[in-house]
Amino acid sequence: MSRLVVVSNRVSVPNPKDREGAQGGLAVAMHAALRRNSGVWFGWSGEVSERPGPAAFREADGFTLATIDLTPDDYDEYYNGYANRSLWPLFHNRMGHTAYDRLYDRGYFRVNARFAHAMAPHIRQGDLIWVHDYHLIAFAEELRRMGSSHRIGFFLHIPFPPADLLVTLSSHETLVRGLFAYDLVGFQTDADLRAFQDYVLNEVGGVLHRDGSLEAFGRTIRAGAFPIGLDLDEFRELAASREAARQERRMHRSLAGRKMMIGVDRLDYTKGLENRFLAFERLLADYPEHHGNLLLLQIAPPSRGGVPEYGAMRSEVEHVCGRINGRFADVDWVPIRYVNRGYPRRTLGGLFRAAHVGLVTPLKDGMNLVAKEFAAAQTEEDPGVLVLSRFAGAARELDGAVIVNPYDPAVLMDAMQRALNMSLEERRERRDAMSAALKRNTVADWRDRFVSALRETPRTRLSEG
Ligand code: ADQ
Repeated sequence: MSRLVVVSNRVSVPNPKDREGAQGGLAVAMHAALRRNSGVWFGWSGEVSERPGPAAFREADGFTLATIDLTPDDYDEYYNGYANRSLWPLFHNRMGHTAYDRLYDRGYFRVNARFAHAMAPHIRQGDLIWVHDYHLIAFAEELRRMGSSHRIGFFLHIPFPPADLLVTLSSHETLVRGLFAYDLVGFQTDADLRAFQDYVLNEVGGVLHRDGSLEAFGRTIRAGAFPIGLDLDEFRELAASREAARQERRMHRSLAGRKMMIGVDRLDYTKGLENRFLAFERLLADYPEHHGNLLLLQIAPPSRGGVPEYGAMRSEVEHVCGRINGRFADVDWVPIRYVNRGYPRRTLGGLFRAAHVGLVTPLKDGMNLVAKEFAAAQTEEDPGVLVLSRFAGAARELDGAVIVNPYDPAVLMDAMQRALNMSLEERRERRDAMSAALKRNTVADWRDRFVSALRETPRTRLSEG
């Protein structure tokens, strides 16, 4: 069987002693595939150095890790710049947060080329190459320039934007041409796939063939939706562990009979924290019976400190949270517990079980695995209700959730109120529906479907003429 080479911005080092489930299902699923295929995982080491050397290799529990360092300019222009200040906001429909900067463009394509050059000497004939996410869209085109005819696949973990937004980037055509250097391009949802097809057909005169393949820039590729799943057994095991039960009891003690809604998100402007807090404020204003009897636990570890928009957003969220707490809190009750740190997934499993409602209300999200984890943690006995944004990829599968438009605070408030008062019978029905959806599509299914589709793509097909 051909060797698997995984390429992503960051690599994940396996830790056999990981009792907390810190690694997450995606990393574990990739490790298993790499082990099976004596593979290599290649990416940034996380280090910044003035003079990065060639790729450094080490063995990691059955496969090889290969990493390179970034220079300070690479870090500013490629990582903080183009990836996280241009592509991330734009692909999440946040034009107002998008930086348009030539320096970032150049840095991005330079680092993609450097990744490809560092890896090329170590790629063998017959290797299957799987590139992940928006940081490395241009990787394959660089490899092709060096003569590679490998099967190369790309999976985009975040949404694909509407053409009208994408064309605001001067490099839009270069980016999409870069995607046509792959043999297979995977998206989280059909809607993302359609947005990509729409761009290809209408902006660059591409053709959608009857067999679903797409032709443009002189190449024909496959593109499809491959929604990412959860390692359901692993997360259920975490949520049923003694440590999770201890955390659940700890939370119940601290709730002292009150109800709890929980949010768990990286502190990011795409996650809709401010909208969530504003809807909660309305709930408290319109339904005084919740005073003293309900709280919102928001776990939000800060991320991307090097990107200025994150600092501004953090201040805004803190401001809103402080105002709501000041307005409604009493000497023995604070409505929002706002916690700026991450917790092991085992702990989260226990907290999810203690919660009556899970709030996953991003303004836009590729999939959102927290939604799936919350759903997976719920028990038959007394399941919590998931309130889920229609703008998360997960909403297309988790039809047992209460699906909401997070932009409208009244809609979000109504959904909270409905979830808090839902009968046990309806909660169970919804939980069962979500369980069935999670079983139908695990992270291993996702991985195997993508890798099989990549193996089966016809060899690099250049159009005639
Ligand atoms: P992310 O934006 O990182 O990923 P998400 O899928 O929500 O987001 O979460 C990834 C993992 O991080 C989950 O396992 C979750 O438990 C953990 N996590 C999140 N917040 C946490 C917290 N506060 N404390 C501890 N752990 C936390 C990108 C895309 C998503 C897509 C994934 C996978 O943006 O849309 O679902 O890739 O494809």
